[in-house]
Amino acid sequence: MDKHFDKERFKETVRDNVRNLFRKTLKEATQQQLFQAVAYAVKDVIIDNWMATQQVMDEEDPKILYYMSMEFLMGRALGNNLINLTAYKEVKEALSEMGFDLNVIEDQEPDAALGNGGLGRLAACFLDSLATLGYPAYGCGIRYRYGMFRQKIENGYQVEVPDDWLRNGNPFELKRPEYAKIVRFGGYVRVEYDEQTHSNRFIQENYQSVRAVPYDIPVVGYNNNMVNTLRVWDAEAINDFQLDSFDKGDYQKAVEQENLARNIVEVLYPNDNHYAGKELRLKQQYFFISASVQEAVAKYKRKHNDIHKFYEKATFQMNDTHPTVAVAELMRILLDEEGLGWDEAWEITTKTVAYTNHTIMAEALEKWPIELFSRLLPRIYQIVEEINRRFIAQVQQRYPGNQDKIAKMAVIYDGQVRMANLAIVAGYSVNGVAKLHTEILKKQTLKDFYEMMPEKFNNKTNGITQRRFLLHGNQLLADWVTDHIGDEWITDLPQIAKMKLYADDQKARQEFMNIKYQNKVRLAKYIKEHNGIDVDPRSVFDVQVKRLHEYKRQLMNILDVMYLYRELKEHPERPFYPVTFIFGAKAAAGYRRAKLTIKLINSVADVINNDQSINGKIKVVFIEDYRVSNAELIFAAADISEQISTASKEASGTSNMKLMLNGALTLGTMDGANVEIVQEVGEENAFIFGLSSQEVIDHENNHDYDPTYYFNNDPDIRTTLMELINGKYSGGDMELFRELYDSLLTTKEGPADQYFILADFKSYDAARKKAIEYYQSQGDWAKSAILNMASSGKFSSDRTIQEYVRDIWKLEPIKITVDPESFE
Ligand code: B1N
Repeated sequence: MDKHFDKERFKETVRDNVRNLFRKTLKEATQQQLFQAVAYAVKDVIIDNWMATQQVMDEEDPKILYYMSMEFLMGRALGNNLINLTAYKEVKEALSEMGFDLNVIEDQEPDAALGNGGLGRLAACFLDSLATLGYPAYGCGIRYRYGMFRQKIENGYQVEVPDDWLRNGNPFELKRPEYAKIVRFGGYVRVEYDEQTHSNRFIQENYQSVRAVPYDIPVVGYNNNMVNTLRVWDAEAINDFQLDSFDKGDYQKAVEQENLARNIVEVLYPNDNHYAGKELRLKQQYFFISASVQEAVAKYKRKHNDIHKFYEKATFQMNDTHPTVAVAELMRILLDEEGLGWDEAWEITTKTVAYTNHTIMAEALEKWPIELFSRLLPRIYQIVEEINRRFIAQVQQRYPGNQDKIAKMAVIYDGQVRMANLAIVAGYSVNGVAKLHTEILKKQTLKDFYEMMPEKFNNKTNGITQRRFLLHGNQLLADWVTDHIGDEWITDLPQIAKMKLYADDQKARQEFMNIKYQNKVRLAKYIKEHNGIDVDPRSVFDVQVKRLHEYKRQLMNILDVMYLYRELKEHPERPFYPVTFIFGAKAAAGYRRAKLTIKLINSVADVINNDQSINGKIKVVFIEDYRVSNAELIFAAADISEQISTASKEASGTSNMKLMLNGALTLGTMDGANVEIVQEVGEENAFIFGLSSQEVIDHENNHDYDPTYYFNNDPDIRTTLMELINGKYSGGDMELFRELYDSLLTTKEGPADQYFILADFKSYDAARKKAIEYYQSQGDWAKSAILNMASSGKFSSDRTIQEYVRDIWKLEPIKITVDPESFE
């Protein structure tokens, strides 16, 4: 767009859009209306590239990736699209000439929050990288009517507010009714013998159905004219609701179908790393998977007549087990609709589907009760049963008489359908998301599968897109880097290593710290506006932003803040460098301990922030409604990156990478991708503490961890924990935080301090003090911060995608050349 960007024409389009959409002049338009007008003007440009991409795909008929995911956490589109069209600065200028501020207009756009946390955001980063690298790909997902809830903090408690993100429409989406599909639920399967083919036919009867209608959202590649598609499915009732059906007794069914359509895409389940086993969730899964697989097969058949070679033109990546019914749905289509035999269908399916595991947390494992699964998806269940039967026969052949192997690996066992096992049995690839995570999968969690089929297993360390998280989110730093080393880092992040040269340069250090300071001023302003809290941009910004979960240990963080505060009060004579502790986190709506932790953070914030005696040396800020858009501001302003999960529990983490890219220093455990981060930047430029993953796993296996040992022997720990139940942070209420206290010492449900907070507490505190101390030698800190940024090259999602392409998907890039005339 840069070469062809016609500023005057763009302004004209915005003016026209305001008039045509809202019957207003520019002067009369609200900021929201301006946003709409600008977004439609940008969409005009995208459409040309989108069509050009489609045309090349039609001509070249490349292999296509279908990235199947329940979640795509896209955030805002306008700014990102402008960045990738390389038109951001021109548009900003054009708007400013019209008297408008692009930043204010961007703020009008609601985040597309069709995801919970890291898993959903990873899918979004992958789409950005796929388009930028020229790989033909569709994201396949659900068009939730309500995305991730908006978080309000009232009286310190989280309150969930529905996320009505489509209220003003979505200017970037395109409804495609011509690709609608029918999806069936329930009923039963009648088996009919076909005399002609001498085989059984399976006919689903008495089912309910919904119409799946796709909406396409463009995914713009960076400066390459490529536009891929995120295809999200909406549900519509099938229009056979006729009055006379009342008499035919179909009335009930018509109403039920109407309700099914209304409910199915209503809302994103707000659980991260947790399986709740809800029937509607399984409906959502089959709904978008059936529609996506049907369309993938239909698309293939429009060009090809030999279905046996389907896998040469299509591959399905299943983002965790949530899309795993794709295995059985593809089998169903091949068997029942294409008329293939089992072995042929199985060969095609197992050459098409691949699986990514994102967690070893037992509570996240999807295991559907047979009763539910077979009632909702009777034909799919039959197919899963047959997959299981044949697989068990294989296991028995390989390990004769070994019941234990069957118990561990069967797809159906103990009254449940185990989705991870189905994904592994059918997938041609099984990958983890960081080196450590993949090793734990191979050696512990999926040991038996790894032993039986080692060739399937591989690692793909996660990555993030530098286009959103540096170029868009931190324009000052991005420009500074480009001034020094040129702009190749935008599509080749390892180039940023060239900035290592400047780590020893006094002037560069000063410039870096100035930019960080300006970003801290920007965040301080946001905090003042949103929390009413004054924070000092000269203080250390210590940041933990991620979903609230016990294994991520926000509780350990705030307990240490309580400890630091007590020390400060008891020893006012000791030097203490000012720190602002920043938290951002949503808790799943039904996760009691997580929600109570939010209340604790806010209660501690209240006490500390209002204590005049400490002269503002500690501030605690809980940023409301942490999401992609405010994350960009937070990353840019962070000094310390808190990555303090119990070792072995965080599969990878990705905020660790975003913070590193923005020059924050990691304070963390040897968990997930932290291990690789430290490897890249050097242990001397990070603050590492705590039990190793092996130590944690050993304690778990030996059941020999005793948190009361620390409580009894360490008075600092004891006093800090007592502050949970002595009313200090609860206006005298000794019971308010009792559950958190109990969770660390005595629980009825399972082991106490399951996440080893007390074991790691002192080493965490020491590492954190070391970090704050280090900050005071600004030159050294600047050096380490620059080195962090400059060592982040490995963590681009561009690298991750290249590895998936090379080892798993085997795609070829395409090139889009757009006739410049089409911009006229
Ligand atoms: O996936 C991210 C990782 O970086 C994180 O470490 C990991 O925790 C996260 C069920 C999940 N794993 N599992 C989930 C999300 C929603 C849900 O309903 C599980 N999220 C992760 C990207 O690899």
